[in-house]
Amino acid sequence: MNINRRCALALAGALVLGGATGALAADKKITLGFAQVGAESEWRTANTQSIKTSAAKAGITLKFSDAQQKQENQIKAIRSFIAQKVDVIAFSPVVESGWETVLKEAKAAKIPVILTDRAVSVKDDSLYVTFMGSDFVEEGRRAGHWLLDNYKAQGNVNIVELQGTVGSAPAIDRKKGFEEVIKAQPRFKVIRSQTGDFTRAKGKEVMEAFLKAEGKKINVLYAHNDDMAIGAIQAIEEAGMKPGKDITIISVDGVKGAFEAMIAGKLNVTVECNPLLGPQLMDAVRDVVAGKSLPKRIVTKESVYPQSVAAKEFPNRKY
Ligand code: GZL
Repeated sequence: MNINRRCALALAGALVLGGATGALAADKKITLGFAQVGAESEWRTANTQSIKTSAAKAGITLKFSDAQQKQENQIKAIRSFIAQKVDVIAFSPVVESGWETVLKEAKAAKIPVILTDRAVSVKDDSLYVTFMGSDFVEEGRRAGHWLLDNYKAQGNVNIVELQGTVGSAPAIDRKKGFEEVIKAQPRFKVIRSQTGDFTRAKGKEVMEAFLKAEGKKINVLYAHNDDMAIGAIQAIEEAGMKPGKDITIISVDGVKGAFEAMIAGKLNVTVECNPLLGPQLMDAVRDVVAGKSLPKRIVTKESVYPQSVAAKEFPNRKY
């Protein structure tokens, strides 16, 4: 066969292969590596469910890891996703700091990273494509505004606070937003504040300590999530006091357990923090793989649900 014909065939073959490879690239199944915080709360369970269901629906292969609320486990998982050459990495950082090194490794491997739910504090925000999640400072403000607008008793108001996981964005920001609002009325004072690590068990344990130290001086509990509030409700009842009456309780998330506690008159209000980020995350993953640009910040829309609307809203709750 003459040289020209051989070259023409080789070129045609290359085009077909290239085309085929190109076609395969377009149809190639996307693989997403997701490093989840843990399974510490009803909110987290709903968040995980939303991510798994949405990935299946989107036909995206999901590699999922549960870090049991330990940063070193999340870092290990991200490194494993890099080694497996996934198309995109997403995670909810358990705490804000300590991510530069592993995010630089993902960048060097040319694997885009999406932050969901919680933020990281890094100097170089090119280390992640976008952060999608709630505005936790605003959630704290909403809790504070509800208290100032609805707490009727006169005189000093002693508040105890159950903080979320130390160093986590929701704990830092919910505290910041709440304090920013209540400082307008100095009669509202936080007399004790300690982490309950977002769990029912720890929330109960710390509330027992608050009650031992302050007892009937406590007028209000501000819990950074519903699970800690539900744990605290048990401690308040075991101390012979009426949660939602002797102690006004404000919490965050809006999980079903909170609505049940409000219907029972034991919780006064929950500030919604939407965990159902799965569909939005899968859209973002597909856009990133398709080379589309994304806003650096995608904020989830949320509400505030007082006890008075709990029974009516409960049937609509998806988590
Ligand atoms: C908030 C999320 C928090 C929830 C807690 O977006 O990170 O973590 O408020 C969960 O219930 O544990």
